[in-house]
Amino acid sequence: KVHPLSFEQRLSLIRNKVGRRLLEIMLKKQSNLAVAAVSFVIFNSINLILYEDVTTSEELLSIANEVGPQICILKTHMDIIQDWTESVSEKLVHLAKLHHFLIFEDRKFADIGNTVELQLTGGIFHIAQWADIVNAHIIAGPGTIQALSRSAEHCGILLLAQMSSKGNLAVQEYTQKALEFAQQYEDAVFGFISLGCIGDPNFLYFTPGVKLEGGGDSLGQQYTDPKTVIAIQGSDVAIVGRGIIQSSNRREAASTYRKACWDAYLQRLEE
Ligand code: 5FU
Repeated sequence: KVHPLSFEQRLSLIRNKVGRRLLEIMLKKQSNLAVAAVSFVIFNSINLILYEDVTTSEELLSIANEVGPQICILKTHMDIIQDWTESVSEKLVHLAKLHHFLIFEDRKFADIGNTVELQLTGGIFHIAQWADIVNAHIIAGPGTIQALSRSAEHCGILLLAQMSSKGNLAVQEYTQKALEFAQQYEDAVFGFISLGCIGDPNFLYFTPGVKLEGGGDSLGQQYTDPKTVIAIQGSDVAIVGRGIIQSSNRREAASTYRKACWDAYLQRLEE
């Protein structure tokens, strides 16, 4: 299913303007790397937290600054930040402009449209004000997508078509359904969370669960290396969390991953 088109050629196929802006950033920075600002928690033997990471705004912003020059996207989980205020989103947007990356809030909307609209615009996070990209499960039907596109016209939407975790249910017919939904809402939806290309070059494919060493974690995450994901499975953007976040030198790790991911894309073009 992997198609042979370059990012330059895809520019004219993507209908959503955030998708096209992302492609322009990717080409300019030669980066198809997204960093996930994820938390990791280490428990001791009696289940007390020994160490936590990326749960403060200071840590989130410092990661954005460290990896910013290497990435096309910073993927956030705003609801793991313990001291979130509006000024955090303002500072994030400032860093995104400074380093030329887009902000993807990985909220994974999954409810009926009416609720999703409130979750997107309200609460204490006001996601629609600062996120360039948001994502949604298709489990509740197209109302979720309609709500997102109606109340955040400037946001691009990604649908979850496949997942990286063990035993997940986003397979076969479900994946096909996600593709159909995206094709129906092509002005708003510009891509998928998937394990690779699922067939249509008019969309971009974003793959989490990427680590140079492969492996997994103790809660079902399954890692694939950048070359397999991008050159063989046909994904466009690799999403890397702990592979970079847990490194003692995040700048260097981000640079290594950026090169590995871009080389894998160039390799795909040659085949
Ligand atoms: F939709 C998905 C998925 O199928 N797998 C994921 O891992 C999302 N993710 C996210 O990607 C997850 O919530 C993390 O933010 C990130 C992976 O982080 P890791 O530290 O590289 O495992």
